[in-house]
Amino acid sequence: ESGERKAKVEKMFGFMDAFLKNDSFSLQKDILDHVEYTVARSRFIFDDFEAYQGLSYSVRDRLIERWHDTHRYFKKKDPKRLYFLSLEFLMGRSLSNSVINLGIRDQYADALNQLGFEFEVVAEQEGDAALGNGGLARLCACQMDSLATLDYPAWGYGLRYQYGLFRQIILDGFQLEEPDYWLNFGNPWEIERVHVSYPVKFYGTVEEEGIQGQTIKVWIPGETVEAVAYDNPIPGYGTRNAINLRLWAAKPSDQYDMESYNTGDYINAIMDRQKAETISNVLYPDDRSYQVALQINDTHPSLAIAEVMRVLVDEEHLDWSRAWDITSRVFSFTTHTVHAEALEKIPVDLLGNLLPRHLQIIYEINYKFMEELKSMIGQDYDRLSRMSIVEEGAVKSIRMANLSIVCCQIVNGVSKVHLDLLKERVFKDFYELWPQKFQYKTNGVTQRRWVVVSNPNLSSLISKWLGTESWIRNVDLLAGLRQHVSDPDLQREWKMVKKVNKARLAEYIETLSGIKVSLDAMFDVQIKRIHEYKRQLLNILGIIHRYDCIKNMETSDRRKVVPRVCIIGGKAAPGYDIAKKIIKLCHVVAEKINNDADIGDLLKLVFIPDYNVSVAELVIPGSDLSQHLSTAGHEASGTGSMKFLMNGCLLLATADGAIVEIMEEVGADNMFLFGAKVNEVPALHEKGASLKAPLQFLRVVRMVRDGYFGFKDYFKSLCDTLEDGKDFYLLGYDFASYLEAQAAADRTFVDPEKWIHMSILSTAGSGKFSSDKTIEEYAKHTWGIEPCKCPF
Ligand code: 6GP
Repeated sequence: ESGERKAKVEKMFGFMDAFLKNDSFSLQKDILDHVEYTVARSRFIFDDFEAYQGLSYSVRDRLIERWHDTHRYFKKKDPKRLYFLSLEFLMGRSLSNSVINLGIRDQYADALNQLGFEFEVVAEQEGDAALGNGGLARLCACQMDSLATLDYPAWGYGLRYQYGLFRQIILDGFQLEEPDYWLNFGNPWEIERVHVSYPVKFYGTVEEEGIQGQTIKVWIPGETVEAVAYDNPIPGYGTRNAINLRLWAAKPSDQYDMESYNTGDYINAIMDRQKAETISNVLYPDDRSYQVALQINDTHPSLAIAEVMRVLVDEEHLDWSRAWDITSRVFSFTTHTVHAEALEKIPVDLLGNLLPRHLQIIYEINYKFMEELKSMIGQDYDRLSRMSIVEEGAVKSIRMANLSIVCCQIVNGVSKVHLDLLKERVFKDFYELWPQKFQYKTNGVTQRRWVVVSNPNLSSLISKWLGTESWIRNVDLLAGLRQHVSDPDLQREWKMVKKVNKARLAEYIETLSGIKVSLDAMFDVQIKRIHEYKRQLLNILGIIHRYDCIKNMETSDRRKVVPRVCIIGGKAAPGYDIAKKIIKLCHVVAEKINNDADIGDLLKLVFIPDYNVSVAELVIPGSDLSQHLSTAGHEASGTGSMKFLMNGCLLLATADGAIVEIMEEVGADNMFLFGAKVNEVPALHEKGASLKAPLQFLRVVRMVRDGYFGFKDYFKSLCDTLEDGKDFYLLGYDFASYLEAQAAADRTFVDPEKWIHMSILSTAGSGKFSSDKTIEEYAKHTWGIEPCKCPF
């Protein structure tokens, strides 16, 4: 940049704040301007949705301003950057989160009020951005919030899917899937960058060419698509920094390009130029290379490794070892599963056809790795074949996890238990070879979205008692609640907040299902993807048991029953038959219980359809108890538990994933724990059919099997999974201790003071599970990046 231009830019910086004003009068004018000129509705007549649009565009303006300043500053300082690659980002809604992070929620609420609208109602107009499935995808949404808040120079990269995760419709108790065409109503949060686009090549052949006495590989693609960038500014809280989530949309190349691609040299000239520019955006093949860190979120983006090698070797003409040195230094990998069968494999035929050059590169990486390994471990062919990136077999495949481990200097697990499982089971061979590669970073969730946005009453209460709002950035301060835990005033106010949140949830339930629930009942919640290992079935069988007990009680004893509202929500993968049966079972059991006059308010069961981020924001603050029932050794971490914990909900859980660390923070006596431990499970599996389930369990399973709830034939295969010897997830084995934990929860609930005490301690002990902590750990120990705070 010329000195003159630089000076001009510096001067402009000084005026930045003069651009957009944040007093409620200016905001009001901005909203109206956008309604009139962007949305093109009359500023005199517009509805809630149009108000949402006008409001969002005005927020977006402010985001863009900060986004520009931040990137300008990053450019000036040129710090080491992080590129966070993930195929899934589950962002949910943006409006409330943005205005809170920008620190102008109240001003906006005022502005809207004066226009005759209510902020909460307008915010409800927004749909969810659901570009992901579950845990892993929501985790990186939380991490983006932390990266921005902690001023790290980071970029998120992902895909802008036209269809988000399917919408779950329940018809007669069965799950149906409907497409989520989430862009139908426009998306004010993204900025289309038509000029930021790259050709992405597929198919074709790889040819050899001699250049200056060197043979190089040239990939002649068969097809090219255009990737166009859509930028989504992510504002930090309490900082001017706003970072970028760049999502790529695939578009067909236009005719001009298609023709040129088929006509010889000219193409390569253009391609080379474009590719060179690509590199200059991301990675330099000199020492500056170490100025970047590339994080791959599970194996899904791991082809990026082969792509970086391809660019360095084929296009930048680096020799292999130099390219390898750079690649293996910049990439790091986090795995999010303990299930060996969930590790991605790509059939060689498919990959060779789609990306022929990448397959060659992977083969070359594997060849070199196998040679190295042989020199270290000798001719142990079993071990060599287990560790090979290429799996020989009926379908020859590429093991993406092996590729990622071989190429990355650091492999992260997501909880302490998860790391142990990676070492002992999932990646044992690799751990023995490279113990120093393996680390873990305890997952976390952002307190901005999960408390400040979704539970404003609790948030104000916490700030009041801590005497500061600083916990929103410095989450360690939450521990300060401990000193007030016995204060009757805090207890009373805490209880009040919960009651208000329960009332809001009860209203939602009534609108959804017509079921009126009592606010005095314990709201007992399990919301997450439906999966056998997460054991929603255990929950439902427990509910049947409770129902059965109440039915068989003397009427006088019923007075002692602690009333419960059991709430279950979650989506089953469309092809996951057993999970879909679990949803249906929940509905037939609910039908029976909710319509049984004997039962009344003592027990209700509600299935909340279409569980997503914004449903979670409503349900979590209104829950008393939450359930995390995974068979020990199956949940890598689990982040739902952390959201409940922060909101002061008590946890009923197995000692699995993150729960083990939560126990360390809040104390096992402030939770309801049950079930086999991680290290006991393998021995239990070995017992097979000799492991007998207790009678209470057999009884409830029999009720389902015999058609007590109808659909006898349909539930047969579900009941079969619970037979002795087939009960892989150990529902029968854990049933008795599950019921005991439930009974302990009941006993505690009738002692409100005790319950509130535990609830306050849960929030107070949740600091460790903020994604701010996780990100700081990654920054220090994996990525080697430093904060870069925009001063304006
Ligand atoms: C999930 C894990 O199942 C969950 O335990 C963890 O909390 C979350 O990732 C974040 O780390 N895994 C996935 O969503 C997934 O797709 C391949 O794993």
